[in-house]
Amino acid sequence: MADNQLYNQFLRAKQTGQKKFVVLIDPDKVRLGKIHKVLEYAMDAGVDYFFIGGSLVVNDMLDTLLKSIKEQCNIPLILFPGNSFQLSYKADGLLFLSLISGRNADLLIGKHVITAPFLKMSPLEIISTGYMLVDGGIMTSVQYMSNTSPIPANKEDIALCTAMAGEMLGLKQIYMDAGSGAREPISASMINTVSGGINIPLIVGGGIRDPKKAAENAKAGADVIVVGNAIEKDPVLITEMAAAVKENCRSVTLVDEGHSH
Ligand code: 1GP
Repeated sequence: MADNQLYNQFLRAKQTGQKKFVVLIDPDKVRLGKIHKVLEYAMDAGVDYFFIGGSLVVNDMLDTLLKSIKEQCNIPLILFPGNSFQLSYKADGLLFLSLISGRNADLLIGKHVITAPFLKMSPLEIISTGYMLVDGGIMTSVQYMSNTSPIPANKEDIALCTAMAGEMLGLKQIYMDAGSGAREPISASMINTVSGGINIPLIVGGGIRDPKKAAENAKAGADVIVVGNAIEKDPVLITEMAAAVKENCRSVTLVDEGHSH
């Protein structure tokens, strides 16, 4: 297992009011021949990371895809696995997701037990992540495949308590997701409530289609914004989305402990 380089970047960004922008690449949907356009836009726009994964990956392109991206750019690749088969040593890190909004024991701890020995031996940086599904107004693949109920979109108290419990359990960050292709992205109000109740980084994604919503979510307290579908449809959006997220960075100077007032 690699050291905490990636996680420390997330943490430092949160502490200093920086915002990270992530492009989600689904190995099933991307065409290798077309990926260079996405990579070009991403490098120009200063995309911070790629998340790689999907709820149901049916082809075996993962290694090839990672290798191809690595050859063309140096944006870090973080696996966002929908199941235990989506593992590869060719990435830089892996979100070790525990689906804390659900009550499916297999996705809370079961798969983790099975994959732990493989991950322990791997060069990947393993980032434990409390994964919370929030209702996005449509049955998403992740909702169906995980066989769990998402947190209702208007139940901010449940979202907050779930995130707080995740933090107390020692998870290093929270990923609130309305699911890929959600009709309704997570509300700014829920993001605000949850981010105010935890001290670990908050990742938000699912159904974000335009720069305005990306900016709104960053402003509301999301530390990391993830966009997949909209960019698959129109890679040009990367530039505006990244700019919208970054313009919500606050400048916070870290004060050494013991010197704060
Ligand atoms: C899904 O949060 C990601 O897990 C991204 O969702 O594809 O709807 O942007 P979209």
